[in-house]
This record gives sequence, C-alpha cells and structure tokens, in this order.
Amino acid sequence: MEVKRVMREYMNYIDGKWVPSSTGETFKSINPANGEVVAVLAKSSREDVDKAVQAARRAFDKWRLYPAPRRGEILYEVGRILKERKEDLARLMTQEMGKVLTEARGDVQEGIDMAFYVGGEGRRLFGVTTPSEMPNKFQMAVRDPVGVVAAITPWNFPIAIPTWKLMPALVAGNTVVFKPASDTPALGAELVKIFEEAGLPPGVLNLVTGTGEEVGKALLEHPGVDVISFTGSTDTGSQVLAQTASKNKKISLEMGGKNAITVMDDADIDLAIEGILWSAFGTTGQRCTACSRLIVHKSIRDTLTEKLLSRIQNLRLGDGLDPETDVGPVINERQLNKIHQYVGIGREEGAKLLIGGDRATDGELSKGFFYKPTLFTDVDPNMRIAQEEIFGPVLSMITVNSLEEAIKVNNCTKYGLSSSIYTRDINKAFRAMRDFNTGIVYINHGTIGAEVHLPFGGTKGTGNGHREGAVWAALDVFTEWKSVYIDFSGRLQRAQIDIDKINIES
Ligand code: UN1
Repeated sequence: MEVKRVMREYMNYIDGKWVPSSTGETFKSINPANGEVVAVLAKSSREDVDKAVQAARRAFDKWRLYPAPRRGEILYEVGRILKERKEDLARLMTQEMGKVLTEARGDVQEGIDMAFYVGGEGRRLFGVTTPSEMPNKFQMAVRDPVGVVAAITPWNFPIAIPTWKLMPALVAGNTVVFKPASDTPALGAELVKIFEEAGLPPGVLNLVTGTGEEVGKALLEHPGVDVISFTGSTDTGSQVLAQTASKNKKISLEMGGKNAITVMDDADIDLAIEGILWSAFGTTGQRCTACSRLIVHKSIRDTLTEKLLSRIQNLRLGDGLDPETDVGPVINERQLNKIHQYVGIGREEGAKLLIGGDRATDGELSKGFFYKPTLFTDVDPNMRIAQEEIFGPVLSMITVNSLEEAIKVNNCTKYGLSSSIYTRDINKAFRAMRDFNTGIVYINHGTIGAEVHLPFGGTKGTGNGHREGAVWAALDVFTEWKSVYIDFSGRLQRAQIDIDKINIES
C-alpha cells in the first residue's frame, strides 16, 4: 500500500487572506500513529483573534443582507468540493487524527451531508405568521442572524463537527471566527480553503489556529463575539460558561457523555456484539457518543462476555491507513495517560479487568499512542469508571436483573447524550425509548451513528440545552427571533386595550 505523507504548512485566514500569526510563531500537528509531523500551523495570539473578529464584524453587514438562497448556494459548492476531495481529506484525517480510513471517510461524508442539507435551508429559514387580535393588522416572526460566531471545535470529528457549526451559522447570515482543535488544525485549514474556493466573500469566515489558553480564551473574552459554539470536554465547557458568565453572549455547549448500551435477556446477542464493538472501540472510543458502559441482563451475561472477549482479542491495532486496522491510536500522550490512569482507578475500585488495560507497544505501535481495547466486568454503577468520561477504548460492564434496573443505571450519570437498548420485545423497547433520559436513544443499534438532520446533543451535564445537526433546532443558537407587527388599519389600535371596540361589522 502506498502511503503518501507530505508535510503541510498553513497560516491563519483573516479577511480573505492567508497570513502568519502576529508573532510569527508556529506549532506542529503530529500523527498520533507514529509521531511524524503532519503540518506546521500559525501559533496565534490575542492580536490575531482581534483582527479576525474585526474582519468578521466588518463583513457581517453585507453578508446578512446577501440573499439567504445565495448563501445556501455557496454551501452546495462547498459540498461539491468536499465530495471531490473526500478521499484526500480522509487520508489527511487518518494521519492527523488517527481514526481508521473508513471512519475518516464517514467524517468527511457527514460534512458533505451537512453542506447539501443546510444549503437547502437558504430557501427555507422558515419564520412564523399568526393572525392578529386586531383587525387590519399582520404579524410574523422572522429569524435574524446574531452577528459574529466563534466556533471552537474538537479533534475527534475534525470535518463533521466544524460543519455542524459553520454551515448553519453562515446560512443564517452570521460571520464566523473558527478555531479548530490544536490536535487537528490542518483539517480545519483545509475546510476553510474549500469555503474560500466555493466563493465565500472575505471576512465572512476567518480561521485562527493555536491553543485554547490563548486563542480560545481571547474569543470568549472578545466583546465583538456574539455567539460561542463550543464542543469539547465538560471541564473546558464549564470554563467557557464561567468565563463568559458576565458577558451576555449566546453560548452553546456540547460536552461529554457516559453512554450505555443495555442488552436484555431477549436480545439478539450477536447483533448486540456488533453494536457494542462498533460503539465502544470504533474511533478508539473517542466519540462523545461512544459506548463506555455496557448494561447486561444477568441471564445472558456469561454468554455475552465470552463472545465479546473473543471478538476484542481479535481487534487489530495499527495505523488507520492500513486497511487491516480495526482500532487506531488515541489522539495524544496526555489522553493516553488519562486512559491508563482510569484503568488504574477501575482496578483499585475492585472492577475485574478481563482484557487490555495497558499501552500497546509491539513493534511499530511503540511509535504511536496506542492503547489496548479494555473490558472491565463486575463494575458497580457508582464506580468512577462507570461515572466519568474516559474518552478511550475502555468499556465497563454492569450486570442488572430487570429493565427497570437497567433504566435506572442508564440514567444515573451526570451526562445525558446517547443510550441504546437491544431487545426483541417491543414493549421494552418503547419503555426504554420513553424512560432513557438522554438526548439520543437507539433501539437495536449501538450508541453512535447520528444522522445530520436530527437534533444532536444531550441532557444534563452533556450540554446547556442546545442542539446541533438538525437545522431547525440548531438555528436557535445562530439566530434571534424578531417579531414584526404591521398595522394597516390607518388608526391607533391598542392591543389588549381596544378589544371592546372590535365588532363583526368593523
Ligand atoms: C461525537 O460523538 O463526537 O453520531 C460526534 C455519531 C457521529 C457524530 C459523533 N455522527 O457517532
């Protein structure tokens, strides 16, 4: 297999120009499978953020007046180019982020889906009309863009998640400053290049790369930013809230999960095994929606454990560009250490480690950040490994005696993103659908695999009440409702007061 590795360089994109950071400093993005440098990027400062925000503010007045269907057409063009470059982007993604190539293609595809879906919104952006309580009066509510949006995105879906933010924001008439994760900035820059090629006017979308401490913080504090759309860890999300508390910005947070698959005694166990492996070890467990808890009915526990164990044993770790690889590396050393620490915590808490539990260092793997797919059994629902987000290939199995208990266990974390149940009993499926308290519920499917046109997001500690994906829900973050009353009676008509003057003849 030919593996093409080219080192790339990217600058910031501000006001339609590619420019170095104000300090001239750079940083590197690293291939987590082998430590090679993938790209060199601008290490930006507060000054760069300021320039980008100013550019976005200047562009806003024209962009908001550019007809929405035309804005949507630019997104169609973005979709077309993304489609054309799908393979190149996917290969770059595997190198920069580590996920296996088939999954990287899926990530790009999610961006393509968003482009064509949200592009169409340019011809909808529906408002509401409703009759007036007064005669000869018309009224409606329309969606107005908010202004400048700061999009702060994570490394685990380097194309898909930015498109969830940029596309609805832009189609609604906002301008954007985009800060991609510092582990996957090259993909962020490639995405911005595509918007540029698609004909987006200067200043409408700006890219500033760098650290969260510098660039992220400057965006949170900048008075010219109206909306912060953030996806990342719960810790960072809480900091976003704390730092913006007095700043009167619109804040949308998409944070952690502790997602569970429940397997009932009547389930198709082989089907469940497929869903468990895909959800727990796909993307090396690094999805917000990844399954990290397995809730199993006691009567099938032994059969399921045995089957699962033999499948986990056969998972092949390696570079995601190798078609033989099932599980790629984790993103960086810090995450690797965090995962290993949690495995230590699980052991101390008394959970039984069935497989994995260590770094994988055989041969080539020693060059990258590989962790063995790990399964704990005998896990108590209150243990830290069953409560806290690990964001790696670690699955904790909890045994229950009934559906009621499974629902209780499913719901007993501070998060509320995704849950799943495997059962052949329609009554149980509907009960779970009703009683699981997460933002996403799957029946006879794992916890991952959301499609772009349904709301994506979670309850409780997963978010702050907003949704992404489905544009009719996502637009609540990127627009303000404006209620408009048009009185064509030619006289003063006082709502709530002149109601007695209205008669059927008037
Ligand atoms: C994430 O979990 O971080 O639902 C995003 C999915 C993908 C998106 C996941 N479509 O698994």
